[in-house]
Amino acid sequence: MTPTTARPDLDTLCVNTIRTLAMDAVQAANSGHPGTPMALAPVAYCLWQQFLRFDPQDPIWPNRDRFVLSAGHASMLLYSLLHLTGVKAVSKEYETLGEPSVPLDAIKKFRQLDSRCPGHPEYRWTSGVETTTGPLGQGLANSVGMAIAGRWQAAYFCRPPFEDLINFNVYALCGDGCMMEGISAEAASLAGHLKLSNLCWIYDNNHITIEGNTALTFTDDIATRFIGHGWNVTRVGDANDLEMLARAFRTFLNTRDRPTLIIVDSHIAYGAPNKQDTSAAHGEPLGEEEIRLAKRHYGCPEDAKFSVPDGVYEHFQQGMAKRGKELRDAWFARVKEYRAKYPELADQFYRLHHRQLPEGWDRNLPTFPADAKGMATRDASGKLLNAIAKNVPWMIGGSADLGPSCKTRLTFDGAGDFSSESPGGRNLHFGIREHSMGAVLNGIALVKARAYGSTFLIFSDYAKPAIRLSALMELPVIYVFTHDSIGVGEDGPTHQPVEQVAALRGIPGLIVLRPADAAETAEAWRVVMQLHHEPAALILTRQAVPTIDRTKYAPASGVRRGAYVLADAGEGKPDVILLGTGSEVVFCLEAFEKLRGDGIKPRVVSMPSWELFDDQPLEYRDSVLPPAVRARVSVEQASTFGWSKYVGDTGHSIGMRSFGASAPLKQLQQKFGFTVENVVEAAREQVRQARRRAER
Ligand SMILES: Cc1ncc(C[n+]2csc(CCOP(=O)(O)OP(=O)(O)O)c2C)c(N)n1
Ligand SMILES: [Mg+2]
Repeated sequence: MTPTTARPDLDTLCVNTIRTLAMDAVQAANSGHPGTPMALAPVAYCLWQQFLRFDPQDPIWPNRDRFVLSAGHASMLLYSLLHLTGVKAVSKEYETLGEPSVPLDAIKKFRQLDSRCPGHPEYRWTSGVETTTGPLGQGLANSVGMAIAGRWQAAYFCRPPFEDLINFNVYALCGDGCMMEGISAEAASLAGHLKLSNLCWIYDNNHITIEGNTALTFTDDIATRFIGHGWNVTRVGDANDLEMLARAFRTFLNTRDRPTLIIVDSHIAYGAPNKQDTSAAHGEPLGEEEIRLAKRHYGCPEDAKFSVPDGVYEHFQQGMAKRGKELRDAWFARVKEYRAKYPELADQFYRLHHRQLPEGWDRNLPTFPADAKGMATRDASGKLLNAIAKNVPWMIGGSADLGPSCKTRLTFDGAGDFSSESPGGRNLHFGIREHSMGAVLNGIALVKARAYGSTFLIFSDYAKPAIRLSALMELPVIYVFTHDSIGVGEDGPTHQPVEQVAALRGIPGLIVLRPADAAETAEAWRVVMQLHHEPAALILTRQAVPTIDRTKYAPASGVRRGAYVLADAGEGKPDVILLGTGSEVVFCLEAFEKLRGDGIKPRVVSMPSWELFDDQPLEYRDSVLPPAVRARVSVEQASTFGWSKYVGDTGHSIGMRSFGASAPLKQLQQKFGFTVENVVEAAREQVRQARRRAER
């Protein structure tokens, strides 16, 4: 390719257009972050125009390079690029539409309702945005997941003579904030360990954050830190030096054994005479006058707004777009040959990219006959996961060092361990890095593979920001959280989750499932595997729970409706409803038998998933929880927060109202009221109160 530096005028014009669009958009919105797009325009321009393998006509082409803007506040940088390169919109059905993803009008409506240019980049909303960013550091860890998924896909799908069929690179742009966040250290450590040479981070070393100069807070030697993480580190002393930037990107491309960090020294709000190098340029509009002065500095017309000078669109078309289209077309031609030689793998590749399951994905799932001793739901889950993963070759995942406890290790022949030497392995090892595990799973799901990760429920808090983003991005990531209650016993309150289930239920779009026994666990896995746009959290016990006798009680297939009547005493409406989840359902069943003997008509509702239940038609919900029956008791070894929604203001919730304690489980159950007697007593009291109400 002709080096674009041979045409300095157009290069500068393009760079300045990115800058002026950003300044104008932030000013029009009267909110946003102008300084960093202005500073990084040449960096992004150099990368996109000269290196990024991306076809604006087909922004979901599977082997495209990924560009992650981890510094999501600099969103106008990305929107300007998406606009100027003419990236096309893609529908939810993966069809490329003729219209632009980011028309100029969307930029003019930056940060306004329904604009394709929201405050921070949002995946699924703006085509060409590879991941949602804004919470600093997440994008960096996503990029590690993308690089892992790239490596894994290459190892699995690339067969001779198609060794380079999948070889995309992942670039992530970050600032001081991303570098300060702990998640970046976790992610960098993992990426270095895995020798992800398909990964390049670009660090905007501008010494500015919101509160002022980084001298206030951040004096790490970043180069040394990353060398310590096993990265290749290079430096560009001037963000405006396209020549040096290009050299740094070439260094990355030539580095085959490590990820690369490019440290770029930049000046926030470059060119704005009164705001450059100040934190004032980070998060507020420059002001009309300062914009005029900056435009004068760049040699742009001072009063033109949202101006795209002649030649700019064409230049991007001749550079990045032309290269991208050629690469993309050549790739699809190769895929055609690949399909002829490896039809089965090609079919799998197609399914993977469309989030489809293979035929027979639920073949040979274990079944669980009634058993009073039973098994822990984590154990059942481990068997199920193994059976399913065997049928779904692109299901990959692992644990934050708790695989043996969470039972998420794939043990069948050929599953293998993912490492730099064996990138086809399916067992990932995240190390004790829960936060980046979540974000890495998101990255894997973004590049498309079925990703799962596990840890103890208590440590879901360590991953929460990433779980939230799985939901926001509508990624079908599977979280396996075990050791789900005071059932943890002797480990004590540090390890006993109390408020975690409530917090997870509070995340919109996340499907939380707490199965009661092995059979419900099987149904839960069935549900989870068929989700396309929702992440799921499986909440599983450490301790054994009886496998319920389904000849006596209702089948576990009710799980898919979120809640179902497990046991009912005779005809007509029940006197009292016992709602339980997970390990507490058996308490409800035992209480049921006792109450029935007392001439009370109880009903037991197993309620593994609030979200699935809330999604059912009103008619079904009313059939399970008849509104007329207000005598209700919920039983869950977790915070009672939220249960009033189902037990109503007259019902009673048996749950946790404090932290737990360190003791054998039986003692804890006594102490915190998780006994059959307590459930029976609460139910009787509910019936008494209901009768009193009826008499009034
Ligand atoms: C996790 C998280 N914490 C805080 C913020 C709020 N925030 C947005 S940008 C920013 C400063 C970031 O500084 P830097 O990354 O150096 O960006 P620059 O100002 O240089 O563009 C902060 C604190 C955030 N977006 N995410
Ligand atoms: Mg900064």
